[in-house]
Amino acid sequence: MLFVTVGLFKAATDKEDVDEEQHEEEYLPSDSEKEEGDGEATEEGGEEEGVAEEESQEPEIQYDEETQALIDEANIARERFQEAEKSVKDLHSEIGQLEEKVDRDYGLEEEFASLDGECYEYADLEYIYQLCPYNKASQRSKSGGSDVTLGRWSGWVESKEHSASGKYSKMKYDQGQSCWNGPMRSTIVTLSCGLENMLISVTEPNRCEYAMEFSTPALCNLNKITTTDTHDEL
Ligand code: MAN
Repeated sequence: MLFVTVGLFKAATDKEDVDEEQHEEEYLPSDSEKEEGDGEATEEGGEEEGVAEEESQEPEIQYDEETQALIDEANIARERFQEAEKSVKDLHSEIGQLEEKVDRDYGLEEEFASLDGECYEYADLEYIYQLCPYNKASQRSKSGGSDVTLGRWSGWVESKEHSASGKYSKMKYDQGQSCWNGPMRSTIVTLSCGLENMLISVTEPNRCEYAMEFSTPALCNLNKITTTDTHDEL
């Protein structure tokens, strides 16, 4: 039975081969068609077929010199336009980022501006925490896995204290990665005066609510300004 099936299959495929051959024969170009084709037909059916499928689908058309020159010019112009369009897009996004920066509150004397663009790390037994001021706070498990965003820059925490150091003592980062069955992660960063910019501690007082302590000389200056102001008032 199997032999019969194989035999039938072979007969059928042989027949297809024959049909194909016949088919090809039927469509052999006539002598006049051959002349018109300028030998392109042979090239198309050659070894390159299947290697560059796209090319074979769109055979290169030969234009007269003038038309080809215009096509080349148009292609160059199109490329230049696309480059210019990309530059405009890049510039727009740069302007957007700069405008956002200009609007950012960097303190009374822009003393926190130098923190923008920097990142600081702190490691405890389980995690490596990262604070990128004016950008985001994140956490990465020491045993691997991807970063978990603990919040994105939201602003300074409004304080009831009227002194400058009061206003610029706590940063808020919110809308972080959602906590399973809980809120979106958020972080409050408490700043203190210190000799260098440093993330000095990270805790999680409530699930998915983080507290960071960050020391910075920027706040020492601010304390000085406030103290001087107070002296003037006295
Ligand atoms: C992770 C960390 C923890 C957090 C839990 C909540 O393990 O982000 O800080 O408490 O998720 O499920």
